[in-house]
Amino acid sequence: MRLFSKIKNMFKQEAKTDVKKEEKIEISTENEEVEQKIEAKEDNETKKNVESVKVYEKGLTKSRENFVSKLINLTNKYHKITEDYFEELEEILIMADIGVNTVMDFMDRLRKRVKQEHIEDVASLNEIIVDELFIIYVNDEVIVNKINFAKEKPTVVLFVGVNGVGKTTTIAKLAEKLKQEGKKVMLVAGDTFRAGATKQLEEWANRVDASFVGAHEGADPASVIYDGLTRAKEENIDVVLIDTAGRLQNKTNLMNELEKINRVIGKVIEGAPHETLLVIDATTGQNGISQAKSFKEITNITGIVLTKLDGTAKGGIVLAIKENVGIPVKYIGLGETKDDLQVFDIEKYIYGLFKDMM
Ligand SMILES: Nc1nc2c(ncn2[C@@H]2O[C@H](COP(=O)(O)OP(=O)(O)O)[C@@H](O)[C@H]2O)c(=O)[nH]1
Ligand SMILES: [Mg+2]
Repeated sequence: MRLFSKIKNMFKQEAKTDVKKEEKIEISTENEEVEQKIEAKEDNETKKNVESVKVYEKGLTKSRENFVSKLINLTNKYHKITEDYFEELEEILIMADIGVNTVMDFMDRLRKRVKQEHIEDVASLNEIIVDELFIIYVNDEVIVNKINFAKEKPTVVLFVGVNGVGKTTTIAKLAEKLKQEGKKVMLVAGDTFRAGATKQLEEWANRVDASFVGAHEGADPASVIYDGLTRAKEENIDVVLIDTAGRLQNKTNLMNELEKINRVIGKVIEGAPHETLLVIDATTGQNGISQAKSFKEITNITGIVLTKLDGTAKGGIVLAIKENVGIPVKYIGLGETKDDLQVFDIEKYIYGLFKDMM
C-alpha cells in the first residue's frame, strides 16, 4: 500500500477506535475492572493522539489551503504530464519554501517514477508527490524526535535562536507539558540582554508552577546559569530549561558567549547540556534556514523547534530544514497556546498538509 493511503487509514482508523472503546467501557461489569483500566489507559493515549492530529490539522490550515489548491489547479490545467507541468509543479514546491535543492532532487525522482511506472495522467500523480515528499524527509534514517533525557537528573536543555522566534514561549509550553508528566521543572533566564526578558520568563514560571532562577538586566548569563544549575541539583529538579539571548548580528560574540555557557553547564553537570534546541520562526522562510546554518557553525545543535507554522502558508520549510541543515526538527509550534507545541511527527505533518487531497 502506498504511504498516502496508509497515513489516511491510520488517522481515520484512530478516530473510529476511539468511539468503539468508549462504547465498550460503558457496558463493562465489575469483574472486568482491571481490563477496563488498561483499556481506559489505551483509550487515553488514543485520545491524546487524536487531539494531536487535530492540532496539526488546524495549525497547517494556511499551508494546506495554499498548497493543495495550487496542486488541484495544476491537475485541472494539465491532464497529461508535460514538461510545462513539471516546471509549474517545481515552482509551486519552491514557493512553499521546500528549498531549491530538495525540490530538484524531488523532481528528479518524480520524473524517474513517471517514466518507470508509465504514468500518463496528472491526477494519479498527486499520491506519488506525497509519497516522495515523505521519502525525502525520512531518507533511510531513523528520525529522532524525542528529547534526550539524562540518566541522572537533571536533564539540561539549552534554547538558542535569534530574537522574537519564540524561545521563551516555547520554553513555557514545554515546561507545561513536562509538568503534566509529573516532572519537576526549572526555568533559567539566561537572556539577560533584553529588558523584560527575565520578567517574561518569571511570569511563565509562576503560571506553569515551575522553579525559576534569574538575575538583573545585564548580568552575566553564564553566572545566572551557574546559579540555576546549582540550585536545580539541590532542589532535585528533573528538567532545567535555559533561555538565552540570540544576538547573531555579532557572530564572534555569540560564539564566545555560547562557549562560555556550555563550559559552565558542563562544569556543574557532567555531560550537560543534554540538548541544545535551536528555535526558528517558520514565517521567516529561507532566512530561518540561514540562521540554522550559522548557529550550527558556532555550537552543537541537537534539535530544531520550528515555531509559527500556523502563521505561514509555506509549511514546506520543515522539509527544507532536514535537507539543508541536517538537524532533526523535534518540536513544532502550531499556535500560541500551550497545547500548540507538538512533538514533530512526519506522518501527522503530511496528513495535516494533504488531508483534503486524501
Ligand atoms: N502564532 C504563533 N505564535 C507564536 C508561536 N510561538 C511563539 N509565538 C509568538 O511569537 C512571539 C515571540 O515569542 P518569544 O517567545 O517572546 O520569542 P523570543 O524572543 O525568541 O523569546 C510571541 O508573541 C509569541 O506568542 C507559534 O507557534 N505560533
Ligand atoms: Mg525571549
